[in-house]
Amino acid sequence: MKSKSAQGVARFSISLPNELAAQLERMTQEKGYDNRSLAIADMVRAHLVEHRQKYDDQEIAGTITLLYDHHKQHVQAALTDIQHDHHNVIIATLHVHLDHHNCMELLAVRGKAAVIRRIADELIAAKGVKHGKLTVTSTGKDLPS
Ligand code: NI
Repeated sequence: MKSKSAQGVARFSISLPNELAAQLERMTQEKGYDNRSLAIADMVRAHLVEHRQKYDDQEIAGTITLLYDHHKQHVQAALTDIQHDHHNVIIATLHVHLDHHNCMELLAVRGKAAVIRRIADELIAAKGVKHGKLTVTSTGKDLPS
């Protein structure tokens, strides 16, 4: 009978310069991985996520972090307008009043990579936004564990 999971384990050996291997070993321990294979698998997944977001049609998930002063004229209204224009892609928001002036807004997004990049650019470039950052992850569908 065929196994329920299509995921087997591929074993292969790789050659690394001694010092690079030593630093990999050190990092594996410092980060708390049980073994090198787990650490390397995480690195591969991180690179896959990075690589795939370059394809415009790839479905991705992510967060957009925005920092702005809500006293600056129109910034809040402008950001809300942009968010309403893309309500199908922005799936959740969190607003934190950091102090009297500064607000931090976190937007969870899911959609085509090109669309998400465009929305992030538009929000980050909006007048009054002091800092913004798009962090991309996978939707998880095509990323093996
Ligand atoms: Ni606020």
